[in-house]
Amino acid sequence: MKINKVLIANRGEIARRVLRTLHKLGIKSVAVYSDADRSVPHVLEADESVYLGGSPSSESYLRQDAIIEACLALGVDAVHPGYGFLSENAGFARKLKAAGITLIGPSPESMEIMGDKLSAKQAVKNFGVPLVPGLDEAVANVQAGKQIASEIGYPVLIKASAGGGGKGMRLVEREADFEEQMQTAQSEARSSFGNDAVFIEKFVTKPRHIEIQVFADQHGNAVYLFERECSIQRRHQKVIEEAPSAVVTPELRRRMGEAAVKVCKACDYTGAGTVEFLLDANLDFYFLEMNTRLQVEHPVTEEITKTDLVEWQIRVAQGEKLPKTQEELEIHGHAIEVRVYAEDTLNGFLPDIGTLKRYRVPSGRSVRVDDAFVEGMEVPIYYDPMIAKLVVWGKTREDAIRRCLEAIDDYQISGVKTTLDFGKFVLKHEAFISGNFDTNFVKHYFSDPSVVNTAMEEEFRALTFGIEQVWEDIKAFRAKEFASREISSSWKNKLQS
Ligand code: MV4
Repeated sequence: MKINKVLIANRGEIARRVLRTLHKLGIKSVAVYSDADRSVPHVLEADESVYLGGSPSSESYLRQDAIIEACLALGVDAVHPGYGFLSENAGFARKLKAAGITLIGPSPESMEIMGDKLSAKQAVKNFGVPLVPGLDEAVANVQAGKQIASEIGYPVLIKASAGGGGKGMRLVEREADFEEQMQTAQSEARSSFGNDAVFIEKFVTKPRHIEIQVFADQHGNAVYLFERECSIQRRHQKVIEEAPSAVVTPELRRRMGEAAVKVCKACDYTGAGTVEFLLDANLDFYFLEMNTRLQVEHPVTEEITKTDLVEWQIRVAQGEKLPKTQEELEIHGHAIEVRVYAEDTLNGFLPDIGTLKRYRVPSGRSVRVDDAFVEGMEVPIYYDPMIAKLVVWGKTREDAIRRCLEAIDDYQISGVKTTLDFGKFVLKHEAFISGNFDTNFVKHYFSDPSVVNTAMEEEFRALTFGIEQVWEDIKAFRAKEFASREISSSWKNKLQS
């Protein structure tokens, strides 16, 4: 079952990340690419490459049949899907299986169970995994929904079963708003997912987002590789992740880890997975959903556990046992990841595309940059605007924060606006430093007077620049007038004398 050749069905930094491990393990690599990605690092670094088509993902990275054809033509044993694109597509997983190609990921059945939030809840509830108070069935109609909501108690959240990552979610604060919100949630779900099933949960007001990295092999073993704290998000886009969490105690870590392993058992999971929990102000935790892929933020886990999770994925896909037992896993120090996006922080985080006129990454023993750019390259408009992940390790959390701030200062990017300064703002914020924050951090503090002031100062300067010009003109005009008056008065004086 040895894997000799892997096709990476992805692009950008994650394609390069997978390539690094393939090279290390001596496995042959095949890259795929679109028009926008001709001669980018992930293509140049692979042993072979296959052109898929036009720049839009639908014409390239999402073309299942073209990818499978390439695998068959080049004698590929296994496909690594990365994250996004086809990584959680059960249909693609089935097609690969039918073609005799290994997917480096879980079974199509596990993907299907976890892809639907209601079936995920139903699967885990008999395994003793704590769920948010609410229902694990689709709401039949408004009347039934109101009944359930009043039993749970307002505020409640209406969620789309086919949703995830915040899509199709509606907050209802009181019964009077229920009907309208349920109808909105259903029509959003219908148009986004072609499935209007919704369910109701008690709204957890100030939750932290804590996720557990899990791994399972084909021999019935499953372990947890501790937590990642991902509460610093903006509109469901993660900004900063860290491991371990500043508030998770060893005892809570063990309970959450064991619950996450139960989630693996509940869906007969294999490979790398992430179990998402909400952690409330009382440190009670509730299962939210499971992501059946390697996550963007996996490097912070690698840094604190001294593991290579892509290597683990390949070993498990080859049928090997997990490289480590639960007892052999331990946490070393602290790691922080700052996502660097080509976005304009002061302008609603709008994507800021353009050419990287200058691009120099920070270096140092505890600094890792996962990226796929070189100076002079353009940030394409077709894909996610993430430029890089800056990952920093430290002996302690304070140490990691300090080193991370230094690394941000050493990062040189010009040509596009980036979220690096925003990362700095978070890392210097008292609430972040103290660990006293939740998923409302960005919403709550990014309108903080100090930030607004920096943003406003810029605008004010732009404005006052114009005003100053006018003011200079007025002063010049008055000075002239004054002078002429003086002159005239001096003339008068002269005349008088
Ligand atoms: C919640 C919640 C509060 N109460 N569920 C957002 C994305 C999706 N994975 C679930 N989400 C939430 N579910 C209950 N019952 C608050 C959120 C939520 C959130 C969760 C994790 C990280 C950031 C978030 C931002 C807003 C809302």
